[in-house]
Amino acid sequence: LKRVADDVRCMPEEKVPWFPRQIKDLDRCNMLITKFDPDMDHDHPGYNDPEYRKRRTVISELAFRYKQGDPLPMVEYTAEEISTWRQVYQQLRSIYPSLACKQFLDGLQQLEKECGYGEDRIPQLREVSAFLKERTGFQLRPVAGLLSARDFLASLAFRVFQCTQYIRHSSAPMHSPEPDCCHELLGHIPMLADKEFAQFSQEIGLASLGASDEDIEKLSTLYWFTVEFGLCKQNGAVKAYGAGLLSSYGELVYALSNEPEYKPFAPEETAVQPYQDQTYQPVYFVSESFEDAKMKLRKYSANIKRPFTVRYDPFTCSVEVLDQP
Ligand code: NLE
Ligand code: FE2
Repeated sequence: LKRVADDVRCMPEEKVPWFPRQIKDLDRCNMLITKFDPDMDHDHPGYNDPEYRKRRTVISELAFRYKQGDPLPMVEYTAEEISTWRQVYQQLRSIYPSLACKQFLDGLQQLEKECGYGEDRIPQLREVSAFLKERTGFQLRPVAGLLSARDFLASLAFRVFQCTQYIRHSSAPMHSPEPDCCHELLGHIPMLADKEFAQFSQEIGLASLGASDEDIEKLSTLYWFTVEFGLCKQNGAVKAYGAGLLSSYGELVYALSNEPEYKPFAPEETAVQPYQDQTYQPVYFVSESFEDAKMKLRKYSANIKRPFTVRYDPFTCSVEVLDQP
C-alpha cells in the first residue's frame, strides 16, 4: 500500500491542472461556455431581439470587469425585466408548497422576510450575498454566463457562488436552457442558506480542485442530477431540491408528473448518465431523503483520487495543498 501511495506521489506536478489557491485567484476562473449565447445561438429566444442582446452585453460587462473584493454590481432592472420576474415568481411560488423540499421552503421564507424577496422587485446580488454570508458564509460573484464545470466547481471550494445577473427573455418565462437571475435567485440561493447544504457544496468544490478532466466530467454530471435536477423523498412524497427544477415552472411540474423516468440516486451510476441541457431531462434521480443524497455525494467526492490533498483555511480564505512531491 505504501508503495502505491509513493508512486502516486511521484506523479509529475505539471500533470495536475492549475487550480485556485486563494480566493482572489477566482478572478482567473472565468472560462465561459458560449453555447447558449443569444448572439450566437440561433435557437435562443433572444436571438432576434437586438434590444435584449444589447442589454445582455451591458450586464455581461459588469461581470467581466468584476474583481474579487469589489462591491457587487447593482443592476437597475427595466419594467419589462421586472414583469418577467413577477411572472416567474408568481407561477413558481404557487406550486412550491406542494413540490419543493422543506429546506428550500425554509430558505425562501427567510429570504422573503429578511432579504426583500417578492414578486415586485428583482433582488440585488449585493444584498443577497450579504444575507448568505451571515447565514452560511457563502458569498456571490457575478458571472457573464454559463461557466466551465472546472471553474464553477472551483469557486465552491471558497464558498463563492458564481451568479448570472441578466434575466431570461420575456417570451420564455417558464424554462430557460441557460442560467439567469431567476435560476440563481430562486433555484440556488434558498438552498445555499441551509448550513449543511452549504458545507456539502464546498466539499464538492474542494474535491474538484486539480482533479482530472474525467473526474471533473463525472463530478459535474453528479452535480447536474443532484444540485440542479435532484429529487428526494420527504414524508412519503417525492419533492424537488434541484435548482434547475425550482427555477422552471414547466420542468418542475413535468419532473413530478410521473411522466419521466425515475431512477434511484446512486453516485457511481448517476455520474455516467448522459444528460442534455436544451430541454427537460428524460430521467431524474430520486434519493431516499435529502440527507441521503448529501451523504452519498459527499462520500463519492471524498473518494476522488488525487496525488495530494487539500484543506481550506477559513482564516485566510485559501486552500492549503498537502502531500505534494
Ligand atoms: N432550466 C432552468 C430554468 O429554466 O430556470 C435553468 C437551468 C440552468 C442549468
Ligand atoms: Fe445552476
